[in-house]
Amino acid sequence: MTQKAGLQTNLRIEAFEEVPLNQAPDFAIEHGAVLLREFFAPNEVDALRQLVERTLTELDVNSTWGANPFESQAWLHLQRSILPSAELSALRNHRRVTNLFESIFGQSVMVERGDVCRVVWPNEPPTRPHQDHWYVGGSTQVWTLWFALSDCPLQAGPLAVILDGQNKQLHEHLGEGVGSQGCMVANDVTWTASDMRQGDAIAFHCMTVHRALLNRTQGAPRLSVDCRYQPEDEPVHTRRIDGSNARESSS
Ligand SMILES: O=C(O)CCC(=O)C(=O)O
Repeated sequence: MTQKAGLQTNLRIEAFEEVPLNQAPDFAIEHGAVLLREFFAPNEVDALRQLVERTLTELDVNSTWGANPFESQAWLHLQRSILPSAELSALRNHRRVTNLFESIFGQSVMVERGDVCRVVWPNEPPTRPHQDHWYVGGSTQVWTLWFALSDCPLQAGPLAVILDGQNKQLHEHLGEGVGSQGCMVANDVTWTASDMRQGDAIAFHCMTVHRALLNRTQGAPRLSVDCRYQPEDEPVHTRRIDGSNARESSS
């Protein structure tokens, strides 16, 4: 956290502290997020990367999703191809993943609490600052595992988080359109982000404010997946802690 990683436009960005895997659950609980370096071996994620690339070729999408990706038929088709795939299932349910969240939750893990495959083209507007609880609702113990399917240096627009594990308040989110709401953050806030390599991951709590950085590369899309988990004995619903419903304002 203390190492300076660089500046993107006017964002202040510091690199993640690197902690060994056996300390990751405690670090994640304390700070609201943790970087998991080499969480998957490159060969473990490569089959999924290839499936995503084949699907993009079939869909003939090669430079943009258009004005709102989440409303594009091609994007929906990508999700329908990737989310039920055996390639993703092998990673989503990997013992390393369930062990991590079992340690964080102190109990068994429920998988498939909302997973997304991301293909982010150069210069497309990056994901706005938000908290996943706004979009998912339900348990305030939902965590996300975001992992890179191919190398993703800062220039290619990886995930950035605000490490503030003590702050579990839901912020107001504003904005029109599917998946386009975001929350306000102070101009001088410090974001935490690192160069990500294929198989590196970030686990973060549903109240942790996060965003994506802009993909400033030429040509190559950023490929990643985010999978969500919660304790098995927590109810599944879409009501937020403020009583509003995640379904109503995010669709
Ligand atoms: O990868 C991205 O662009 C955004 C990811 C995200 O917001 C999430 O995993 O909740």
